[in-house]
Amino acid sequence: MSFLKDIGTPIFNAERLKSVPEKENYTFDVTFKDNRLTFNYLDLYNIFEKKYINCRLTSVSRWSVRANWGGVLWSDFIKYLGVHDFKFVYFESYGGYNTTVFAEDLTNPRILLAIHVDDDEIEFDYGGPVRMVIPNLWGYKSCKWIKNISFIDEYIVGFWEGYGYDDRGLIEPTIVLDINSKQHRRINGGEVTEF
Ligand SMILES: Nc1nc2c(c(=O)[nH]1)N[C@H]1C(S)=C(S)[C@@H](COP(=O)(O)O)O[C@H]1N2
Ligand SMILES: [Mo]
Repeated sequence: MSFLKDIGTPIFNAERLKSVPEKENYTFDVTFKDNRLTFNYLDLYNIFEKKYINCRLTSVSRWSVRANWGGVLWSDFIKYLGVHDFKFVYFESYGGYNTTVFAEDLTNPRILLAIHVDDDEIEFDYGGPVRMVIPNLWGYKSCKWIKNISFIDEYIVGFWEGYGYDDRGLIEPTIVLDINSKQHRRINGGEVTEF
């Protein structure tokens, strides 16, 4: 069992995806302006330095989990692509889940394209082999099973946003269940760093 499963982290799979390509065959596309690049799983190891970020994923359904996520820093990824002057980034999964994030919410240096949690590869249920972790936004903005990342100027309404979830997805002050300690904790809004 993995760390996340061990401590009982909820598994969300709105699209009811059953499987993704084996990591040897796993690819995702990145599009910006007229460019289209395809990355495979190994590219993430070969091109980028692997970094770890200890942070929280916090769901609008009122739970939060702290984990040690490893992968490619979003800031390193953006630098490599050389993209700028975009308003939004659109993320789509292998199962068709999608969400759009405002560019201004992607400047947090703790955002990553995650491939590891602790020393394990992220298992399928938690979005492996490649998922986003955006600790400063509600969890529905952290797309699992990444298939496409597009830098865009016109907002695209995502899966949960279509049901009325907020477009920005900024974490609001509330009370959440901390999955790690099994305690209910008050949070102040924004990235949860207080516990
Ligand atoms: N592809 C995909 N990504 C997704 C979701 C989903 O249903 N499908 N759920 C989102 C929501 S609402 C949350 S809170 C987190 C939960 O991540 P977890 O399932 O790894 O706990 O994933 C987000 N990313
Ligand atoms: Mo969520």
